[in-house]
Amino acid sequence: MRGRYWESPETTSINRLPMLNIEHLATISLDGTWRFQLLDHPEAECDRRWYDEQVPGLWTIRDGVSKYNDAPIYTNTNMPFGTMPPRVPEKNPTGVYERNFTLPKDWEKRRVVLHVGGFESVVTVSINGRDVGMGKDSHLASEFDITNFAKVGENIIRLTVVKWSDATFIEDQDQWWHGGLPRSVKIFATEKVFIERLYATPGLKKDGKTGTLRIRASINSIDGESFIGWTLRAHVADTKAKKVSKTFQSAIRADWLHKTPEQKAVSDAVFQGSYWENGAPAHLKPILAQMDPPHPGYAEWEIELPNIHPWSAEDPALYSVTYELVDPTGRVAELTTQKVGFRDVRIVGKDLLVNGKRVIIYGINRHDFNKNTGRVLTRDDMRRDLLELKRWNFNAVRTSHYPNDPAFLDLCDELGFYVVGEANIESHAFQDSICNDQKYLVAFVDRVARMVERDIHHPSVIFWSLGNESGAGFNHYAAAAFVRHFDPTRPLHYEGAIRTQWTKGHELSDVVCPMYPEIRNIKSYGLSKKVDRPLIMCEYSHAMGNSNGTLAEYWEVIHSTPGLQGGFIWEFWDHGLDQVMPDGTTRSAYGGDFGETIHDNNFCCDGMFFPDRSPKPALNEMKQIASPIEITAMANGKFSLLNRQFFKDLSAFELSWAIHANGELIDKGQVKLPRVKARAKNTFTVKSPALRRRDVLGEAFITFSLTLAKSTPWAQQRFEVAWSQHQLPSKPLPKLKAKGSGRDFVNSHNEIELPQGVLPPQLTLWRAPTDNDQIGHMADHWNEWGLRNLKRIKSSKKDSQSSTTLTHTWQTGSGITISHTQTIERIDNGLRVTEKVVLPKELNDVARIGTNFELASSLAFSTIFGAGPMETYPDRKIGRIHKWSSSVNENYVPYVKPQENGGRADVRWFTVTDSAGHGLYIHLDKPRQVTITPMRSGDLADASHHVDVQPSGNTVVTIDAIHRGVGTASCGPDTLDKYRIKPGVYSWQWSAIQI
Ligand code: IPT
Repeated sequence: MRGRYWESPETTSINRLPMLNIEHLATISLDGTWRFQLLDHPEAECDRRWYDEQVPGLWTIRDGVSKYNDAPIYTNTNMPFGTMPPRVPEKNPTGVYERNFTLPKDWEKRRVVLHVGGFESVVTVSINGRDVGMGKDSHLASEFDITNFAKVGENIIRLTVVKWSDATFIEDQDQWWHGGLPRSVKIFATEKVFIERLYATPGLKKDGKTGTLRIRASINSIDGESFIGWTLRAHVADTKAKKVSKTFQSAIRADWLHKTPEQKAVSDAVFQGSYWENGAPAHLKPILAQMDPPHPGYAEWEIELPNIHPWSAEDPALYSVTYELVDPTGRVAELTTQKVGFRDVRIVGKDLLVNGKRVIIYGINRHDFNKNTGRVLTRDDMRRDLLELKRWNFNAVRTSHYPNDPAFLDLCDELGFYVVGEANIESHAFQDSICNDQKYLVAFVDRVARMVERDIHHPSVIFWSLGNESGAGFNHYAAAAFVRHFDPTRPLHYEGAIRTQWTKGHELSDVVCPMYPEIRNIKSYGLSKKVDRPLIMCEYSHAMGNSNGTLAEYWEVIHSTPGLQGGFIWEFWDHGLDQVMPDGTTRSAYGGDFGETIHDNNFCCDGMFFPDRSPKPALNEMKQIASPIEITAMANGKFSLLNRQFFKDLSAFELSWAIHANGELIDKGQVKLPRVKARAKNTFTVKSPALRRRDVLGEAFITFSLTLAKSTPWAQQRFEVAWSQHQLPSKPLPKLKAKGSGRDFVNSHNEIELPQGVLPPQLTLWRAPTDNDQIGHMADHWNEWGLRNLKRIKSSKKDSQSSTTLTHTWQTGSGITISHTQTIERIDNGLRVTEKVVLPKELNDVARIGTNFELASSLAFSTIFGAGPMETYPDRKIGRIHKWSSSVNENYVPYVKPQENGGRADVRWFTVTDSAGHGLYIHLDKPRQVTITPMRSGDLADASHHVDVQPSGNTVVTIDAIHRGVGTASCGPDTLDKYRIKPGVYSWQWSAIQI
């Protein structure tokens, strides 16, 4: 390809066909092994050794390292190089992919098209040595007519993929930079008369049962082939039509064919050269012929289908539309099927309505990611992502920040997700200039328009997004104008429009979709009289490391404030790439790990799921927040039950209950679920004598479990969808009686000696900084103060008949002193320790105040009676209070970059034992944060990757009087004031008994 096309933003493509997203009958996949070489420049001679590469595939990825010396680079907002747009570095990795392919004999008289599913960031095509065309936009397919380039029999295709281009500046998303062909390549054949454009737009009438479908289609031909007499037929059927009776099938069957605007009668869509050919009134014809020259091959239908089942994320009913392109003899030349669902999306005042209901968006942002292949995904990968989201009660996905593989939206349609379909535009490093640079005008419109054209038939898409973090400029206005007129059925979403002011930017966004706002700000928005659009956060609750603090507080406000309708958590994945190290171990790599000099560290590891898709503990929180039910305790065993779903009753579920006291099961049963319509309430009664027994010892709870009555595509029958726990009246456990001074537990260094203790109880004010602590600068203060290395500079002992008191003075690394006492009493089989600390005013906002000690590693099992089952923290502790048992190793949460982890909130007591159950039982004066792990905080803080953490060799226990919330300060607000630790006096008590 001639010219510096890779630095020419106006040239978004050469010879590319219109966007068409349909399956073709005659298709040959070109996926598989290609010859490959990597050059240093797009115009360099192709004179290097050919290697074998897989397509789809990325040359930057190969068993964790690129063998071509062009490894992945991770940057967030920064460009990976310093040139100004549209110029890119001269050294510009360029992958040349080549292979042979065979055109079958029966394709001789047909039109042949090449489909390249994705390329990063520019592709040029040549066939048999002749240039065919060029395409940009890494995340949408480019198709080229190769009829006149390929011949029957053997051919050679070459795809040249240039890594850096003018397009790179508008693909500056927060993810790894790769090079290659991440999606499939194929060729297909059509007749010389073919479907060129096809846009089916589904809708739903106010009655909630009449589906509408607007179809716009264009037929075209090559080689001057006439398409007079050709017909396009479409047929709509319930996807389950095969299973249901014929009558039903015909009731919804709509063999509608061409309809003129005036005439609603059904007739064949015969393409006789003009849309008006059949229908325009005679007296208009001559005028129209002059004013509105025929648009050959174009047809538009607007049809209504009575008695359909509407589509929603809760109830994703799909219909198939089969299109047949029929030649004048009646032969079907092309046959293709699309799935559609009928639903209505609109914004009315402060409400986003889906089928007339003010649904709530429990959403997540998702990037295309795979820890081994980078961004090369199978349909199965995508399906597994979505099934996982279903299991955690998410109902929405923003395809941050580009169109995903078409299969992804098919799956969202099928499984039921609301989708923000986002265009591949992010000019983050130049966010306020490129949007007002005409050079990029065509690219902006092209990217948005082609996405809408590709995905318009998907019921799951409820918003079109103009892209991410690219300012707001006239290039956006042009793109928005196209969408508003081409698809008036969906609202627009664009954060850049409202970035500076939530009351502005109506031209570009029909929703206020801020990033990482403070809870109080969204609340005041909702309550303000000035606002006229719903607020749905496009990103919030940054899930980097041990994070997502205050999620519950966000949702308290969202659920109770008009105008607030949810948001999309940032993000699905930790983008840690598997990297095989020289010693054979595999680590999860992040920015800088491949030797990049410009990078953004582990900021790409900020998902609710680890790189292997295993869930992080914070997901528990979201699952419960998005629960389909809400149970409230009334009197005498009566409970009220709210169905929080918007469309369905509760017949898909079963509800059981169990009463536990001090973690022991006392009674259990099944609730006969009353009929509760969507958004309605009803009551039910639990009849159990245990509800009224006040003699049971230890705290008692009734816990409801909502499970699936039948298996679904995402979970088996009896899968737990939600739970609800309520405390019951009960008697506290008897207080352990003091039996005199605990002096026997104190050694000559004025330290407490615990049975099986390895390191004595010490004061701790520090935790291994979380990503939020680091990026939010809390950890900087802790470093300045020297909290990590508390030194005991003085201690004394005072003995009395009833107790022994140790008085310590601790000093931080920077010399701040802290006074601390430990009063020890003897109890049966153990000791009781009452501690007191005065936190001086200089130490405002420490990580924790607690007691840290180490036990023999043989005590390798723990049971807590507290909030679990997974890790919980003070501002992220929607757990069930139960007895949760695990091995000490299992308590460790392998955050990609090691940090504070494994804590449990609201612990009343816990045990640490060996495999025979012997060890310590520790009872706390009130519910407190407890951590039992094999790692010391220092071990965690010193390691850069999970695989590098060295366990201490002991069982490390920390009992916190108070522990700081985790917040989301790595990108967004810190935890709320109430979860911070202020100077003052703190006391706590714990009793350790040998068992
Ligand atoms: C913002 C981006 O939209 C997203 O891509 C990601 O970078 C996220 O937040 C943080 O991980 S960028 C931020 C500077 C607001």
